[in-house]
Amino acid sequence: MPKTYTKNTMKQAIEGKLRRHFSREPGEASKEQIYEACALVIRDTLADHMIETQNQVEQNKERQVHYLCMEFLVGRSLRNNAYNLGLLGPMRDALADMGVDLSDLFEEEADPGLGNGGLGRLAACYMDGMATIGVRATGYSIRYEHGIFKQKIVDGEQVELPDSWLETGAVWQIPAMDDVREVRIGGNVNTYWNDEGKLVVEHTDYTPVLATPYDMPISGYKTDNVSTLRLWEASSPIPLDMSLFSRGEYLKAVEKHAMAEVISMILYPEDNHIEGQSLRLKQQYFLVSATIQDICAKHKAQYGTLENFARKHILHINDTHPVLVIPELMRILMDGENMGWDKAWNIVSQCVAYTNHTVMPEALECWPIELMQSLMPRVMMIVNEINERFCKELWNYYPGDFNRISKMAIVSDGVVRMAHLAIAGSFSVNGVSELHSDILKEKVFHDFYHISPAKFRNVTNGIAHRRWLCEANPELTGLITELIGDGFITHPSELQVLRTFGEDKKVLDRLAEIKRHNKERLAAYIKEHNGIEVNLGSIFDVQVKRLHEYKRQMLNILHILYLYNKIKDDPSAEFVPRTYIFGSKAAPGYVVAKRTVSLINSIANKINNDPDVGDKLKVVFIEDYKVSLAEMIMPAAEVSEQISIAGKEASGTGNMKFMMNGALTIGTMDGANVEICQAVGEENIFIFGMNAKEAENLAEGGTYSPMSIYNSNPGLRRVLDQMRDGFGDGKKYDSLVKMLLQGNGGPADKFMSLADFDSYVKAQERVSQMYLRPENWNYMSLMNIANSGRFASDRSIAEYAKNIWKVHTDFAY
Ligand code: 26Q
Repeated sequence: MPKTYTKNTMKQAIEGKLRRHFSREPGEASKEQIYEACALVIRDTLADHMIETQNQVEQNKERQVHYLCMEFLVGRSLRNNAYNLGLLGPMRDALADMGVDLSDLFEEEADPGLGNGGLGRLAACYMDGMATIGVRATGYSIRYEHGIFKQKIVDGEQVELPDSWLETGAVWQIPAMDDVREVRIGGNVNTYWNDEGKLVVEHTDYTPVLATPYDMPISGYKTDNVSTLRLWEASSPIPLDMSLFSRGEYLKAVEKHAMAEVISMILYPEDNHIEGQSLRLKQQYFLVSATIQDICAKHKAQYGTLENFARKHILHINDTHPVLVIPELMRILMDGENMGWDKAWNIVSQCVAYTNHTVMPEALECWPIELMQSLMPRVMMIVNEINERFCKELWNYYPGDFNRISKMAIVSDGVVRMAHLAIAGSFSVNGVSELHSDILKEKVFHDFYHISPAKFRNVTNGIAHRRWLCEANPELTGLITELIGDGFITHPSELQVLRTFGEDKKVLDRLAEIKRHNKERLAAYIKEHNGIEVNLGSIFDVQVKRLHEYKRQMLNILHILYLYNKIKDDPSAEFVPRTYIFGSKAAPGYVVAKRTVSLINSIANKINNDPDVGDKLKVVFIEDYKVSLAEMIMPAAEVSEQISIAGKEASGTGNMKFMMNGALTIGTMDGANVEICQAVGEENIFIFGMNAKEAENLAEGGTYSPMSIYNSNPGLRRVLDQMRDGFGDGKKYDSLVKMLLQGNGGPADKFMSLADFDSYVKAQERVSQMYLRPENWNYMSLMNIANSGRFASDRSIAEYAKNIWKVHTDFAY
């Protein structure tokens, strides 16, 4: 059990930090200083446990999981850590004594944006799960100086501002200067056979980059097991001393210096899309090389050899972004340890496991051969060798089938296909929901599945329910605890017991009352930040996620305009009031997405200021959507919009957060929605639209004809015509309409929004009708909460541990 504090010892500890770190008496300290003092008190406890955990792993020679990901969207830490350590109470009381409100203090902390969306947040939820159920895990990523941009909406348009999270975020990070590594980028490679018949590899003229690790302790719930998130910072070891160099050499030195320093400067803000910049590839190699060197150096120090490496380590790669672990570990085993190819390959392919997060063709990484060659010449030689051997093996399966073999090759058409490298060099490939894993097996990676079916698995995503339910929604957590006890905090499947309260009117009323309070909190935020007064009796209907065509924010918008027209046509007709809430960042270079942000704001402006509409309909765009805002929005939501075109959303995790907080889903049969539907039953969810097979058939048959839908559906036609002309603010959206109807040069809207429009309208009508029957609505809400336990990340991690990593956990799900 972690160290405990009483109110008084906590107060002493905070005051001590204020004196020693800031030379301040409590009465003179700023809020920021008090925040930092609290963080330091908690960090001390965590740092002790982190070291103890690391010592235990070493002493007991335990097998460890190394989770590599280019993104960790960790969210704020103070509340989470205090909660996990059971210190929220003493801290709240100690601060109250000092005249400070703890909840206020939480707002002092920067929300670190070291990720784009789902993939990065999943990695963070998994760190929580691993720490809690006792998986010995270390996460590795980059310490981006600037995380995802801050979004401002200026005149309805998205403007990107830099995010400088380190100002208050650095307090959780402990530099480990004795683990600094050197990563070598670019240069030339010479190989020759020496007198003893060994291959010697000489790497010259490279740019050295120093990788300095900063460790963030990651707490688990009520456990001494503390994991580490190791964030690498890049810097240059090359001094800029003009006197030492002739002019030419000086410039070369400056170039190398700058190249190194820039590597950890920014996070690429694209999600599910790849631009192919060389800096991104350098970042990927930087993360991989520093991490593998680190793991190997520690292993060698402990065991004196890398021969037993595969027994002791799992290298889990979160999507293909860190896939260079495969050739990099080969390089170290062969060039550094003198192992032969086969021995090294056995080790590598027994410890790498790969999770795929996308089927979108534009998000499957392919890097030009020349670029890889120039940035990592030795690694590229190894990739070529892996490719040759792999193709030979394929020849045994498909003799003479050149076509298929070149389709499956790792290096082909001038590029390296990272997913093929990941599959060839790993022992496990998994998708993130049942549907997605099936699509991988049947379509995207079918040929690979055919030759090694046992490699392919599914682990459906999960969310850290302690953060997303217990901490984000304390009032609901209080009610649940009162009804079923607090066992669900560590055993989320126990939420099922809530089903027995389905007929209990008092419980359902309490549920509604809690939702109301959470809506009030969000409404106050909206009033303050958007200046919009929302109707607390309206349905809070929320779509928060990255802006992407496949996620179809557009479908939501079309429907809102359709409702608006209904009100305009007959202002006195009965209407179930709604507040539509959006939150979404668009990648800065993604023109359609940015135009859509602008469209939502134009529509909001029009509808919110129309006296005919009053409080029947409001549209709110919440600026700068991020983890800390999500923690306020999810508990207040009543309808969760999960309306991607079926077959494209690998899983979704927002859908799980909403469900767990009692929102009802309106969604397509896509990603984890399918399993949510299974879990709650069709009667407790609003499913609409084509399923994945139907969508695929329509797309592949080439029969999707948005023009004929436009011509035959007057309501929809009217909406699209309005969009074309704009909403009175001087902006026109004809380019978006054109994209929906005709495509811009290519085929019309790949994501076929219009095909699902009718079915969506009908499902929305069912939502409204159900809202008129609060007892039914509240029952459905309770069923969603009760059946959400299987979407806790504790369950996902238990499955990874048992089925893929083969590591011990302290408890099973
Ligand atoms: C890659 C190379 C170069 C630049 C950017 C990227 C890049 C960055 C981020 C590619 C993809 C991403 C993010 C992908 C992502 O978030 N996928 C989501 O993963 C979630 C967790 O599994 C799923 O729930 C979502 O369905 C999936 O879209």
